[in-house]
Amino acid sequence: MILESHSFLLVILGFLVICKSQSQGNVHYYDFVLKEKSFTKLCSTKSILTVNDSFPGPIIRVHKGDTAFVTVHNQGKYGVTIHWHGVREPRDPWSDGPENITQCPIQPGTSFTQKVAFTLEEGTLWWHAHSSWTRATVHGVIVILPANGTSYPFPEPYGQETLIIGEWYKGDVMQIINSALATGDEPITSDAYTINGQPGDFYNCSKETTYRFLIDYGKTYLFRIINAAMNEELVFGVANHNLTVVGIDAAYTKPLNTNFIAITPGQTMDVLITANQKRGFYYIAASPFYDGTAMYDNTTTTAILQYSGNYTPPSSSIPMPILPALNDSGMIFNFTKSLRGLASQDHPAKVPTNVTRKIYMTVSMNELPCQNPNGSCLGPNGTRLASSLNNISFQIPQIDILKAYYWNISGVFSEDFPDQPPFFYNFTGDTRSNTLIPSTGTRVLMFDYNEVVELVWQGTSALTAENHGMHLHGFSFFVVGVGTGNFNNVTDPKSYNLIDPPEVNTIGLPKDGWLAMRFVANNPGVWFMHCHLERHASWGMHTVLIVRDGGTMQTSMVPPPKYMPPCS
Ligand SMILES: *[C@@H]1O[C@H](CO)[C@@H](O)[C@H](O)[C@H]1NC(C)=O
Ligand SMILES: *[C@@H]1O[C@H](CO)[C@@H](O)[C@H](O)[C@H]1NC(C)=O
Ligand SMILES: *[C@@H]1O[C@H](CO)[C@@H](O)[C@H](O)[C@H]1NC(C)=O
Ligand SMILES: *[C@@H]1O[C@H](CO)[C@@H](O)[C@H](O)[C@H]1NC(C)=O
Ligand SMILES: *[C@@H]1O[C@H](CO)[C@@H](O)[C@H](O)[C@H]1NC(C)=O
Ligand SMILES: *[C@@H]1O[C@H](CO)[C@@H](O)[C@H](O)[C@H]1NC(C)=O
Ligand SMILES: *[C@@H]1O[C@H](CO)[C@@H](O)[C@H](O)[C@H]1NC(C)=O
Ligand SMILES: *[C@@H]1O[C@H](CO)[C@@H](O)[C@H](O)[C@H]1NC(C)=O
Ligand SMILES: *[C@@H]1O[C@H](CO)[C@@H](O)[C@H](O)[C@H]1NC(C)=O
Ligand SMILES: *[C@@H]1O[C@H](CO)[C@@H](O)[C@H](O)[C@H]1NC(C)=O
Ligand SMILES: *[C@@H]1O[C@H](CO)[C@@H](O)[C@H](O)[C@H]1NC(C)=O
Ligand SMILES: *[C@@H]1O[C@H](CO)[C@@H](O)[C@H](O)[C@H]1NC(C)=O
Ligand SMILES: [Cu+2]
Repeated sequence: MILESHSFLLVILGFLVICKSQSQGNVHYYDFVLKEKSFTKLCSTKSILTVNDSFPGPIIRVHKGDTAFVTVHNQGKYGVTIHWHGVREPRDPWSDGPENITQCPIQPGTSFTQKVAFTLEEGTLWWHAHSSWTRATVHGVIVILPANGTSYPFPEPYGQETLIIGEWYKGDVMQIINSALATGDEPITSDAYTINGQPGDFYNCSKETTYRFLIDYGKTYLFRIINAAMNEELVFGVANHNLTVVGIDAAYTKPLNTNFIAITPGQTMDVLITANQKRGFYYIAASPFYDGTAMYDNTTTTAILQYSGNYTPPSSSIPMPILPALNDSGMIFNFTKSLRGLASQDHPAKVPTNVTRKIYMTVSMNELPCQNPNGSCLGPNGTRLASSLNNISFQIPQIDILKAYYWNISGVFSEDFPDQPPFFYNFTGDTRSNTLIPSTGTRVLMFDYNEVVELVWQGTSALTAENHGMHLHGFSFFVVGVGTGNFNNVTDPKSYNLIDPPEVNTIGLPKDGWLAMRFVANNPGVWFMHCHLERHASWGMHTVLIVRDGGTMQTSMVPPPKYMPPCS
């Protein structure tokens, strides 16, 4: 009898524990209606693909620990997928979204529900389409507030604002990339950058709609800044005001006082700004940082920081922030190097020290033979532009890799992406190496559950040297080292920061430089890794990481949802 009531109690206790763990976060439901909508910008009107008629799209606002179920209803013209950028999606690659990597496209007239589980992330992330170039107009902010009962590791800001920076093309983005891929040439550049959908005062026909943010003197605000541009790293600043970076990619950082930030496509940064200047109007501005050789959009987008109260509005000149020069690599490099993870008692940096797998990966611009029937392409010497990781230009399959892996469908990918580049040479000095022309294939990196990975990305100058915004799905990683030139695997690890490195999901790999990162492969599934500069991605600068299941249910992928979009 005593025994029985004991076990009864245990059952009750167990039930309570389950209830407790389930009630930790709230559940949110969102419907995203994908459809075309006309917008007039830069004096011309065009139809773009949007979510719910808005550009940028709706904001998802949750607390850490919450779960969102998002149902995407495709009422557009072509198949699209949606990705939750920076959300780890533990054990659940089925909801991650990259086209033909974890799912086939959601076809027009159909819908698909994704489960977005917010676990460790806190700060700012974003969602975007992950099919060809559709993300140019299909994207929005994700705000992850501290869990109920916890707060920011800095004084509660008086107000908050999201600033998502986009890139606007007068033409149709799908036509632009398809025509570039057909000719082998660089895609044409964009016509404007935008802040919250508005180009700002420096563009024609834009002054009336410039984005404005009203602030109260003496108060501190949290700006959540996202670089959603397609192809350019950006610098961002606010005239006469300092910025204090407090978070990147939904992880807190040590406060960094600066007058500009450098932000690569895909990155998010949380900055504090105090309204401590004379009441007035001040420009918020973003312009590209570019030190490659290709054509780029060198325009500047602006919004206005406007103090509240009674004062005479400025008649003409609004002050502009002083931003680094378009090609000031040193400044950008220094900014990236000065970022530190918070590494506090409440937000410890669990930097892996016991590395079990070392990967060295070259990141290159390349060329491939022309495939046009008339035999001539517009890339260098009549070739077509390409790009690669470890000299492999990745081919996107027609059946998603996750499906092929889960159901053992052979012939879709091979498990032999190498841990080393095929040739060692002076990667950052030799422009005409034997790696100018890469191999092609769908080769993936395989990991056992819990492998402790150190991955070094090595920029090369095979065709041209450029910066790259490297992004990994399914994980955040610690940036333990960054440097110029070739990585030296004996001396460079000695200067790693294993104490308070920033924890990110996207990072700018400097031109002709290297970057070392670490993570534990404890998220079973199929995870895309790619350059977030969209034209580089279109040319094959990606691969896939597959983390095998561990031995238990808790260390294995969850089964697929009842419905996954079919492959055609
Ligand atoms: C999008 O629009 C649909 C249909 O009008 C609506 O039901 C839904 O709530 C909207 N979603 C968001 C996130 O605003
Ligand atoms: C937050 O927690 C407090 C008590 O700790 C509770 O009263 C409140 O309902 C919670 N709010 C939400 C949104 O869960
Ligand atoms: C603005 O319009 C003028 C007159 O049409 C044109 O010359 C100029 O290039 C345009 N500027 C921009 C930034 O588009
Ligand atoms: C910006 O930061 C510098 C260095 O800490 C400081 O000297 C300066 O007063 C700050 N300016 C503003 C406008 O807060
Ligand atoms: C931007 O590029 C255009 C075209 O190459 C050039 O004419 C212009 O001077 C450049 N502007 C700036 C600010 O560099
Ligand atoms: C940046 O460009 C300017 C003008 O073209 C040039 O004078 C300067 O040397 C360049 N700086 C760097 C760091 O390349
Ligand atoms: C970058 O930092 C180094 C070392 O602190 C310094 O010597 C150099 O002048 C800085 N470069 C720029 C462009 O700020
Ligand atoms: C490091 O990893 C190896 C291999 O997994 C293991 O044998 C060893 O015990 C680990 N050491 C520490 C200090 O964790
Ligand atoms: C183009 O061809 C010329 C002549 O064969 C060669 O010298 C040059 O390296 C080639 N350039 C590229 C980028 O392939
Ligand atoms: C993905 O696969 C579908 C067929 O299932 C194909 O129509 C589509 O073009 C593929 N997408 C890419 C980016 O290759
Ligand atoms: C690699 O090439 C660069 C640029 O030519 C040169 O400065 C550097 O010394 C070379 N490194 C080695 C190890 O040869
Ligand atoms: C270290 O680099 C050298 C070339 O510099 C290479 O031959 C060697 O394989 C590398 N070792 C490891 C463990 O990556
Ligand atoms: Cu790139």
